[in-house]
Amino acid sequence: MIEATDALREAVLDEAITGLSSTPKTLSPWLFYDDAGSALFEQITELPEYYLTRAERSIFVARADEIIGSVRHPLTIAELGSGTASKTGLLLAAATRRQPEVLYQPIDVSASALEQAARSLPAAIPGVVVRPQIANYITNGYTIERPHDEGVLALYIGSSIGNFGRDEARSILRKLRKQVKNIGDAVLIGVDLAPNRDKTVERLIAAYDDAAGVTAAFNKNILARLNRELGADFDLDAFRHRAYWNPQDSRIEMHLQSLGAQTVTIDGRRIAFTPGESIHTENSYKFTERGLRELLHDSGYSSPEWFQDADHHFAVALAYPV
Ligand code: AVI
Repeated sequence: MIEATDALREAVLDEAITGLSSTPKTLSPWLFYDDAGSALFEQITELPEYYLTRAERSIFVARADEIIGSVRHPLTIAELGSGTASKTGLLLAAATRRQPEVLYQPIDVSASALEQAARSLPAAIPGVVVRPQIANYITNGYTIERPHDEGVLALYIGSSIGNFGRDEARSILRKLRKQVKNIGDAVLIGVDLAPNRDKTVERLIAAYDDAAGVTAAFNKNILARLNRELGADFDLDAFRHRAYWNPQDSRIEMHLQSLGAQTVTIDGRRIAFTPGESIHTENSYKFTERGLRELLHDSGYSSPEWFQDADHHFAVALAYPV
């Protein structure tokens, strides 16, 4: 059994009991990302069906110099929820073509991911200096440093904003706006696109319900985590992974559906499921250019410059503080 710290165990227990006692039942997506879940997410990003990561990378390959050239130089690059920063290298390399040294400030809850970024990036891209910050950018404060009054480019890529509802997304962007405040600063937001002429609903759903079952394992890991960390007794085979498109709210929803009537015990508490009852585990919002423009406008930014991949599946938006 993996040892969790007392505070983390309390947070997981609180989330599990609150979410599974509500109607409909929910579990918050932050529970996905223990070590096992983070490894499964890395596998998802390489699946043939999960086009998001490849599409965003293709935009950076084609447009990194243009994106970097739009921000005031010299610049520093910060990143919310950077993880191992695997795509960020393309932007950092473009920045080092314009200035000899670039300060990169990744902000993430995962110390191991930050360590990996701090080790690998300077070795791969001479001129990059990494200053990591361990913080949860939603619940904690964070500071983006601005040495020598440099311009700030803040990255919020990978469709991370898609996992939040509108109010929460706005508050994340407003909090960031307090630090992205000077003329020539910018934010770069990566969003997955809503179905369009070039993107079917089926394509979108397949990205969240792959043939190899990796996304199903990622979704079920949330129950496995409750078993590991709280001693719960979920039978993983008694739930099925479901992903569907909710057109009203423009989001993919992930659920775990109980195959029959069953009772699960968590920390001495019994949670009953009716046949077919589901636990809502994740929303992944999909954007139109107009929808993102409105969100940025409400959060204190300009209408963005818009960059898309060749298949029109994904976009990155570059916006300035107003
Ligand atoms: C992390 N996030 C942007 C992913 C997404 O696409 O919403 C999480 C994910 N869930 C299932 N597959 C990937």
